[in-house]
Amino acid sequence: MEGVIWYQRDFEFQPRPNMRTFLHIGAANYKSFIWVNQKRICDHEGGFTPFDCEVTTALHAGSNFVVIAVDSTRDVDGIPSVGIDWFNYGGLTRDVSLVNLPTRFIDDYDVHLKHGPALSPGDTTLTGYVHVEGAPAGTPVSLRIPEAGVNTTVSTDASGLAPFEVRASSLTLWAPGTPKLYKVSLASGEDALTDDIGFRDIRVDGTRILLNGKAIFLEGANMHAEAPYRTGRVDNDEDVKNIFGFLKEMNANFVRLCHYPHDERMERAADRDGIMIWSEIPLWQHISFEKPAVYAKATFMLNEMIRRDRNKASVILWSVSNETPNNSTRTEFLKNLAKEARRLDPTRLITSALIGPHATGDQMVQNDRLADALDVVGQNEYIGWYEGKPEDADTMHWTLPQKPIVMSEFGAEVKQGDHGTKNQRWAEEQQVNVFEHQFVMINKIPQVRGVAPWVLMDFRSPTRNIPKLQDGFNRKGLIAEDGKKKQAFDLFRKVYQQHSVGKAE
Ligand code: GCB
Repeated sequence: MEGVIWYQRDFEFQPRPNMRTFLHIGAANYKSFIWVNQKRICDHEGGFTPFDCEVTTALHAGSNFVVIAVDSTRDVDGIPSVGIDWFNYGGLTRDVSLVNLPTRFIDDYDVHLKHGPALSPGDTTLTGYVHVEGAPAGTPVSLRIPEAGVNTTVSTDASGLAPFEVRASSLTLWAPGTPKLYKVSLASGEDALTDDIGFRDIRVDGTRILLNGKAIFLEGANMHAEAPYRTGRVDNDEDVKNIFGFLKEMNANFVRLCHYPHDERMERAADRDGIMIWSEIPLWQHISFEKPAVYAKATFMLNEMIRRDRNKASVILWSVSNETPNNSTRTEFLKNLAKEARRLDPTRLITSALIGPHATGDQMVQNDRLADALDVVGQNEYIGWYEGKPEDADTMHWTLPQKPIVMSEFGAEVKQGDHGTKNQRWAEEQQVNVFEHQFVMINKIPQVRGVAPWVLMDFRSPTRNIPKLQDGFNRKGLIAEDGKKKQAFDLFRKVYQQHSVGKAE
């Protein structure tokens, strides 16, 4: 069922002088319409990013009520568009809260390790900005990071922006083995907040990915925001703990959060646990690339995603899209979007998951010009499942851009507990076989810097309806939706433990 869900809530409220109040919506899929005390307050489009509606003047002392209508009907000009391979969970899918703030308040900030043309070892310069909404020029803003010896005051310009650059006494840089987070305190006038932030440097050098100057290899998995054990959207600490339990057991250092921004708890947990993240806007396969209004939506979603997570050290990659058709209209659209992502955040790597080419004999030539606009190229391919036989991978010769490549999707489908021979489709043994041949192929591509099988866990998808085999789930998971592991999970656990696939250099 898709359509409009209506929500209504009565609440008591006591306004105080010099206070502004906002309704914060963690995520609402897909279009939201909000009224407070019968007054239309705001609309929002986009199912996976947070937004705030100011309700200060709509509220009064005593009893108030809010009405939210959320329409999950798919729209050909939406992002995503009408065709998706996941369950379209509608309505309010994340937390909603009423937030009281002083009239001048900190609404945005960015605190990161300075990202110069090169990382000079031992450089501890932190830079970024604090934005104080409603502040006149010259408003003081204090920035304190006690553990790093930072205690400074800067002031806002006429737009409320206070850029800063400051030297920390010393820093332990954030990395999977050392997920060090610092308490960062910001204050301006009546407003003050604290955040836990890690500092690290991520960049590419030729075909290598460097984290804090050291070449790394991403050993990860893809995942949808499908809650383990219960299905539904991941939206609480327990779900997140279960997922990170799987990732750690698998010895992963990386996760691609598909195909849209997930609950912020995921980034928080990744920051704490030292797991690197690929974060993506829901620009999946076919959308209306020819329409300027759709481009505007894409930039809006990109903005909201980056704004929420720009202080999360775990996020190393912003992805602008997944498996889009290779034609000039789309290439122009996505090249511009990649440029926009880089403008919004020049400290991270920009990527996209490409699909195609199909094999010609034993040759696969990736000629998608979108790659020119990316720092890291994601390559999806399903040799042994949608295309050819598992062993075709052994002799497949790839021509890929001279950039770091992440093999961002590969896999095969099976229901947990179904066994057979290694060449029998829909058997756990065949899923393992597909991966083993993929590893042979991947180890021959010199510029591969990461792998992420499709997919960590089976997830609901109404298009997957083969009785007994799928029953409404995409079953390419290494783990079933009830938490039971397939044989392939163990394969990845060992491969990542021994680092036997891929190399950092
Ligand atoms: C893909 C898509 C992913 C699908 C998957 C599949 O290439 O990126 O969203 O779910 O294949 O299972 O077909």
